[in-house]
Amino acid sequence: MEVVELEERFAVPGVLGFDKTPSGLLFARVTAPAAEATIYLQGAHLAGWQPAGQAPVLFLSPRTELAPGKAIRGGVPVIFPWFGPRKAGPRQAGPRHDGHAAPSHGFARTSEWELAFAALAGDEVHLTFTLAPNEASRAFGFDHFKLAYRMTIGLTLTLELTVANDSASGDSEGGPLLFEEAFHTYFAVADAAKAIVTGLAGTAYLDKRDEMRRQLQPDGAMSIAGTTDRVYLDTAATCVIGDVAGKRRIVVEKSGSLTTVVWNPWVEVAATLADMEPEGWREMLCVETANVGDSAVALEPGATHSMRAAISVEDAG
Ligand code: TA6
Repeated sequence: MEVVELEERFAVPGVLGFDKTPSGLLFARVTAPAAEATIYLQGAHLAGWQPAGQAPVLFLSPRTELAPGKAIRGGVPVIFPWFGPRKAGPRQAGPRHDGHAAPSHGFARTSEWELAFAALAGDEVHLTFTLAPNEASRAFGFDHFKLAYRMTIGLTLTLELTVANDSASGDSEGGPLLFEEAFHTYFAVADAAKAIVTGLAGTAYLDKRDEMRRQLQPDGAMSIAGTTDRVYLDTAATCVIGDVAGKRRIVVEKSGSLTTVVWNPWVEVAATLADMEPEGWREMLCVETANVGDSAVALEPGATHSMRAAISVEDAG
């Protein structure tokens, strides 16, 4: 779909419009009474959300390359159907038939999604994006899924990803659809070194910085004191980011998700990321609503699964 067609079908004067970057990325711009937002159709990638009366809540790296096929550094990358590097599995082993390596965090974040629905309701905007199998997904054996991604852009941001296994149980390729998923949410904080996260005390995690060793999160709030890359297991808990330097709290409530990932690259890893400024790590903290590893989802033919996050902001005076 091009800008003209998106405008014809979905524009809401003064509230929802469409445009294209010089590099060719289509995007939606929301200017609703309750919040402003920018969403790229590539990846159905929410790149900015600013509820009325607040500073932007999502970090977007000034060095990110907004270009077709490039993952965006910041906002909310939608991770599907594998998290991190691709793991071996019945439908997942090996490189593509043309020898290309599997992209980190799956193909959904660099695929072109369709906008299927847009409406202003009250002072919020509701959007639904969809993704069906494409060349990139088929190259990795994913040919029988449907995704619907519903966003409510208001004072609260609600994200809901529904995955359907649309293979027929009788067909030769039928069978469970095994996938991982995440809202890889980059929250904007004034200083990550002063930020805290609550909600994970007493929860076991795998430490990606320490050969995936299993650890237990101690009591009390978690502070970020170095490169942090942790996969918290079996947790449906609400997490609260205390952005102490920014004098606000970001609340992440979720359902249909049993994994929470906490990531901050800190100085060392930021230095290896071409699309992040050397001090960029200080302005971001990822607290991700996910289903990965042992909480990967196995979906029977005809079944659906939904993962939802509701994000809100409170002043902390
Ligand atoms: O969610 C944390 C993580 O998986 C880290 O291990 C880190 O590599 C990060 O995501 C960013 O991944 P990306 O592929 O976007 O560079």
